[in-house]
Parts: sequence; C-alpha cells; structure tokens
Amino acid sequence: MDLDQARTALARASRVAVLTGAGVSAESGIPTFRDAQTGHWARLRPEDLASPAAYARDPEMVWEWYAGRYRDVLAAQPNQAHLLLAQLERRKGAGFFLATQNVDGLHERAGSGQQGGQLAELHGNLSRGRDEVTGQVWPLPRPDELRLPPQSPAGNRMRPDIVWFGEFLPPAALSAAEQAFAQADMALVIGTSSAVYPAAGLALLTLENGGVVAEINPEITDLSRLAHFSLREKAGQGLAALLG
Ligand code: BV8
Repeated sequence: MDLDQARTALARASRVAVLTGAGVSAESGIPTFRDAQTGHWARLRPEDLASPAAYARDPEMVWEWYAGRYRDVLAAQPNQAHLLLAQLERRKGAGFFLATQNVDGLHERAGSGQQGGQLAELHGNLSRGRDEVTGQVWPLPRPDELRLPPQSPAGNRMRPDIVWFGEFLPPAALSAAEQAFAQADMALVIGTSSAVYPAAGLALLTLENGGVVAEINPEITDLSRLAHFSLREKAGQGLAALLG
C-alpha cells in the first residue's frame, strides 16, 4: 500500500482507531519514554522508576520524577500531531477512537475526546494522584503548590495515577480500546515503539478482523513489517500527509 492508497483508505474509513505513544509528544518537547532522560534522571532507566517495586523502595525519588514530568507537561503545548488528530475526530465523529499510552494530557488539551469521538488514557495521567488506601483518584494541585508525597482529602498518601510495569491497565479503557480496534476499518499507530503490551497488541486486532493498519514513525518498529503501510515520518508531518 502506498501513501495515496492509505489516504484513500482513511478518507473512506467510517471507524478509525488510533494508538499513540511518546513520539506524538516529542515535538512538544517532551522526552520519549526511552530517550536518554534529560537532567539528573539520565543515570536511571525509566522502567526502573515506573514500577511498584521502585515506588515501594523509594517513594520520594519516584514522586520527584513524576512531579518533574508533571511540571514539564503543563509547560508544554499540544503540537500539530495532537491538533490533526482532533481534526480527524471532527471528521469521523462517533466512529473515531483514540487510545493513548501517553500520560501527558496533551491529547485532551488539543480537544481529543470532545469532537464526537472517544479518548482512552491507557496508562493514566500525570495530573492525577491515587489514594493508596481507598484507591480514589484526585486531581493533583498545580506543580508550584504540590507538596511531596501528596495527601488525599482523606489524609492518606497518594501515588501517581499511572499504570506501572507489572500493573493492570484500567479495565474499562482497555476493553473499549480492544473493541474499537477489533471493529476498525482502519487503525493508525503513531509515535510508539510498539514494545509494551497490551497496548502494542491493539493493532493486531484490526489486522485479524481485516482492517487496514498504517504506522507513522521515523524508525522501524516491531509493527512495521505487519502494517499495510508504514510512513517513515514524524507524527505531525506524517498525519498532515495522510489527512491531505
Ligand atoms: C501488564 C506509564 C498485566 C509509566 C508505561 C514481566 C513482568 C510484568 C509484566 C511484563 C513482563 N514482561 C512483559 C510484561 C508486560 C509489560 C510489557 O509489555 N513489558 C515490555 C517492556 C516487554 N507490560 C506491562 O507491565 C503492562 N501491564 O502487562 O499487566 C500483567 C500483570 C502482572 C504480570 C504480568 C502481566 C503495563 C504497561 C504500562 C507501563 N507504563 N507508562 C510512565 O509513563 O511513567 S509504559 C511506557 O512505555 C509508555 O507509556 C508506553 O506505553 C511504553 C512505550 O513507550 P512509547 O510510548 O512507545 O515510547 P518509546 O520511547 O518506547 O518510543 C517512542 C517512539 O516514538 C519510538 O518508536 C520513536 O521512533 C518514535 N518517535 C520519536 N520521535 C517521534 C516519533 N514518532 C513520531 N514523531 C516523532 N517526532
């Protein structure tokens, strides 16, 4: 499949499912998950921070990392890729489903999930905390008012409302995403290494049900050889080419 055929398939698709990863936010200045982290986290691997064991071992350090990322994402702006996905949702309406692995909230700030389609945050959100006793989720104070570790209104310590490695994804969001990808005429997989499951398995559901899968990524990924079309482009430029 070439670019023109992919553009035609997208224009004709009534049900479109999109999966995004950190690469979509790269052009907003947010480091991808596996890039060398800037600043003093360069010596630690993200996978060693984003886990229940890391949090149990050193909650202060884990909270420092998340609070720093929370501050950075609030200072960032949605980029062309986020805005083009909101535009695609306006075109497709209820037939549009965006599942993101990102925890930066930029899709929502670009209007996704508010244009007639659905937005599912598969791995949580940096702007929320979760009461460690009750499990209740609360918006965090703004970074300049945030005291670590944050306390819930019930007076219990909160953890980041983030899905860590070894933890289950929110069941409702995951099953809605699985259904959307299984029923999609076309799936777009943008800015993700497609290395982390179950999110990385979503596009396979589209393939299994005869849908078209297109990928946008400057690098080859594990999905590239399975996709009908893989565009070696950055997210913004790739979406601009596909949406035409
Ligand atoms: C689960 C939140 C059931 C945290 C994240 C052993 C024990 C336990 C589990 C496992 C195990 N072995 C395997 C597993 C399953 C595991 C997994 O898949 N591991 C991988 C590493 C093999 N998955 C889990 O643990 C999941 N839970 O399975 O529960 C279970 C329960 C118990 C026991 C077993 C199973 C939970 C996974 C969620 C983890 N949380 N994020 C945080 O953010 O702090 S994952 C994190 O990495 C991201 O959210 C994302 O999902 C994932 C991948 O990152 P990407 O978004 O793809 O970013 P990455 O840097 O990798 O790639 C960026 C891409 O962008 C690149 O391809 C690059 O080329 C491209 N790019 C760069 N610039 C641009 C661009 N693209 C476009 N434009 C650009 N400008």
